Amino acid sequence: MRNPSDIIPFPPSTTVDIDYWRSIRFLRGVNALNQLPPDTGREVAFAGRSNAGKSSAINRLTDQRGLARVSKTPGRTQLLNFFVVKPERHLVDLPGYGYARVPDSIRRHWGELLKRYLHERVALQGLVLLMDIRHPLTETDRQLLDSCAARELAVHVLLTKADKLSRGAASAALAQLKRALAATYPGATAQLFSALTGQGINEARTRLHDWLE
Ligand SMILES: Nc1nc2c(ncn2[C@@H]2O[C@H](COP(=O)(O)OP(=O)(O)OP(=O)(O)O)[C@@H](O)[C@H]2O)c(=O)[nH]1
Ligand SMILES: [Mg+2]
Repeated sequence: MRNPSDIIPFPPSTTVDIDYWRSIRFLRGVNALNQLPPDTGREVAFAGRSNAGKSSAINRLTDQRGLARVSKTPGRTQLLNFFVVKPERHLVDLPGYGYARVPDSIRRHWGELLKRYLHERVALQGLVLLMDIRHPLTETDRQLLDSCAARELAVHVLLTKADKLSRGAASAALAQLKRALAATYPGATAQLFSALTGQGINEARTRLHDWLE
C-alpha cells in the first residue's frame, strides 16, 4: 500500500528562478542557413501559423513585454529569430506559415529554410507548436507534425488564445486535440495557453526547462 509520504513530488517549474526567463536576450534574426549560430548546445523552437501567437507566447514566458515583436498584421516575423537563454541555450521564434499575402518567392524561401532547419538542426531538442484554439490542426500544422515525427523530434502544442473561449469550450477543444494527436502523433503533448491571462504559463515553462536543461 502506498501512503502519501511515499509520493515524491515532481519539482514544478516555479522552482526555476524567474531571472532564468527574464535574462533571455535577443541574439539575431537569421534568413539563411549560413547565418545560424553554431549547432551546439540545446535549443527549442516556436512554430505555428501566422498570427497563432508565437511572439506573444515568448514574451509572456520570458516575462518581457517587447522581447519578440508582436503584430496585428500576420506575417510579421520574417526571420528565424534567435534568443539566448544562456551560453549554448537558445529559443527560436520561427516565421509563421499560412499567410496568404506573402509573395510566392518569399514563401518558398521561408518554407525551404524552415524545412532544412527542422530536419538538420542537431541542437533542436523540441518544438513548441502553437495553434489558435479556434482553428487547431490545420493542414500545415499536420505537415509540420509529420516533419517532426520523421526525425522523432519532441513536440508540445500550446492551444493559444484560450481566453477567447469559455472554460468548458476550451477544455473540450483540448480533449479533442489530444484525441487527434494520440491517433496520429503519439508522444506529442498539449496544453491550454493564454498570453493574455497567463493561463498555462507554468506548464509551458516546465516543458521548456526540461528541454533546455
Ligand atoms: N486574446 C488573445 N490574443 C492574443 C494572444 N496571443 C496573441 N494574441 C494576439 O494575436 C495577434 C498575433 O500575435 P503574435 O504573437 O504576433 O503572433 P505570431 O504567431 O508571432 O505571428 P507571426 O509573427 O505573424 O507569425 C496579436 O494581435 C496578439 O495580441 C492570447 O493569448 N490571447
Ligand atoms: Mg511573430
